[in-house]
Amino acid sequence: MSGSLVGIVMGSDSDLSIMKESAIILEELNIPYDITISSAHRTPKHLTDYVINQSFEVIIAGAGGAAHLPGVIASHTLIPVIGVPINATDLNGLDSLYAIVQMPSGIPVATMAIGKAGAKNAGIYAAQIIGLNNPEVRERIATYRDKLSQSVLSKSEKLAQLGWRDYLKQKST
Ligand code: RP5
Repeated sequence: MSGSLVGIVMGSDSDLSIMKESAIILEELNIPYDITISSAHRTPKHLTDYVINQSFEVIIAGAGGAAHLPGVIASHTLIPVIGVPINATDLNGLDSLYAIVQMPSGIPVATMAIGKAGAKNAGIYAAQIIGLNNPEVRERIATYRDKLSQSVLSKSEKLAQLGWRDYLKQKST
């Protein structure tokens, strides 16, 4: 999509329930993105065309199993690629983590945690890269961090007020 600063690519629609976390946080930070399904193994030509014909500043790529997607994308572009390992097989995402993080020297991929936290952090990391040259984006990330701190501090206050037993009771209702 023209005007999108971030491309989110996933290997299969089965990755969408995880990769939506990248989209949600990019929307919260008001950063335009494109989201698509393309596979390093099943649609190699479609993937190459997508990567070559884009003008993103960052690409986020999530895949499970033999997760070559982020590395193959990185081989076709000079922009930063962020990889998200997805728990899609009996190896619980470790297969994907190793496949994404163990890139050969010369072609880096910034690898996030397995699963939803990794997908969300990929969105924030993409925003931080864009924020290097965009003070408004930096400001939005700072506001997001403030909200994050505030939510922990209010939980801490509530725990002090209620004690841990009542805190847990309230949390479970
Ligand atoms: C990977 O294989 C995809 O990224 C997905 O995580 C996994 C399984 O894909 P499906 O068989 O569910 O399409 O390429």
